[in-house]
Amino acid sequence: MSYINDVLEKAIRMNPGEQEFHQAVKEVLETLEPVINKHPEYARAGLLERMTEPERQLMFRVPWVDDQNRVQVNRGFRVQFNSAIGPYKGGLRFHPSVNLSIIKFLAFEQVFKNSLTGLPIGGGKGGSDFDPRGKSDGEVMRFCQSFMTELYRHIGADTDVPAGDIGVGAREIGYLYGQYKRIRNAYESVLTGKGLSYGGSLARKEATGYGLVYFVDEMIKANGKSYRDSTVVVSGSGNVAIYAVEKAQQLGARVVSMSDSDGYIYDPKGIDLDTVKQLKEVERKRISEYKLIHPQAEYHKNTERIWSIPCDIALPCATQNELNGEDAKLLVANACYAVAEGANMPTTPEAVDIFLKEGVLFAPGKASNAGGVATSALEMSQNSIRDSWTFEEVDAKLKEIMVNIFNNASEAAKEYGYENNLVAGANIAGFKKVAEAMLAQGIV
Ligand code: NDP
Ligand code: 2IT
Repeated sequence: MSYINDVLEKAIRMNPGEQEFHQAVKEVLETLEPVINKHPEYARAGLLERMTEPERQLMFRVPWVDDQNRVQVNRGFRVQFNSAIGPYKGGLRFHPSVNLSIIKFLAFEQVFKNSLTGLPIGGGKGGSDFDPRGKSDGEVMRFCQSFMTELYRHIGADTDVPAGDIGVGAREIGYLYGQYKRIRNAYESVLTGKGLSYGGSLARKEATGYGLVYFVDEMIKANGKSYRDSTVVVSGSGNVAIYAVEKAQQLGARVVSMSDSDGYIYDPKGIDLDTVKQLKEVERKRISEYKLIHPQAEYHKNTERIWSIPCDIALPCATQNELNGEDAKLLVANACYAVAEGANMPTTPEAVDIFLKEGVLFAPGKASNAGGVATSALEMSQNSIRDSWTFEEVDAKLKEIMVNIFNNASEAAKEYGYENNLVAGANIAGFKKVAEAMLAQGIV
């Protein structure tokens, strides 16, 4: 369709070299054709041109002093992509690979994901090329304080509410919050994923991983399957991966593998999650050390081969483009019947095509990992009413939200001729609410 092609070409032209951003925009636009055909008013209002251009993109210097008294300079980012349905909301990523393309693709995806949650949150993302690995607590604190010393002027409880992502967990959120409060002299809900002692929500830590597993449960149940006695492979061993494994095990699955950026472990007896939590959450060590405690496990010093392990369900929970076409073929050959993205855009477009063609149940991250940001929005609600809900209350709401996302994405897919294609269904369901809001608010 020429309108969609024109918008895509323009987005590529205006953002040269931003490969991840191009990939994310292409994937969404390609699925919107039947919606645009049905609603010519969207094209007349320039909706797609506006939706692919961030409202605001911030880049800033982050200087800090390391433990050897050397000056270090990193680059900070915040992309405020779309505020049609609520304040910008989305995580901060600290990882050496971070650049504008990565932050922009994440912010773009976040717009649709946040819309899918049904809660009033717009989309944004930020971060830095700072690498927390190997840094002391003092270095991380000084970096976070410097980062917030610029970021604070752009965010606020009703403006933009960051949270965690890769490399940003409870420790970093604490330092960032402390500095914000100190500069602004205000105790406001400006970050989520906060510690429980200062306004955090129970179940936020677990939410992305648990939500992923709830989503998959709904998806496989609709196809007559269940977790019980299924074999699951999970990549990553961070926040999302750990709590995906926890919930999958609670539901009776045997999880046999986890990884980090150096390699993966294979434990045919089933992963001992207490060991992984101790290594990763407490000691900040490498996953290779699992084998020292569980000698029956194998450790493989590469990350790619993880998808060659036979499994029923695959949950990529590490990072973008970690599962490619070759991996997809291996998974299909090994009779894997469901793949769900815990990470953002972990599956390459070739791999997604293979899964859809081969009838593998496939859940796109926008839908299946939305439980984290949904629970962040629940944290904002609790902060607003100065209350805190029990774990069970938050978990029940999370579960309901994931079931609704599955149903809405499935129904949107069916309505627009994409039956059983949750990629298209999630894009369309997420898009429609933002589109209606933008149309109502005029050319802004
Ligand atoms: P963490 O930092 O807690 O964990 C990231 C995990 O992925 C680590 O095991 C890390 O290994 C691995 N990893 C990171 N980069 C790479 C890489 N380039 N190659 C291989 N492995 C890598 O992050 P999260 O668990 O929070 O995030 C994981 C994914 O989930 C990301 O895509 C994130 O955007 C997404 N997500 C997170 C949400 C949240 O609430 N936290 C919500 C929704 C999505 P190592 O330690 O060696 O770096
Ligand atoms: O990708 C994501 O949805 C997140 N990193 C969580 C964002 C949030 O605001 O909780």
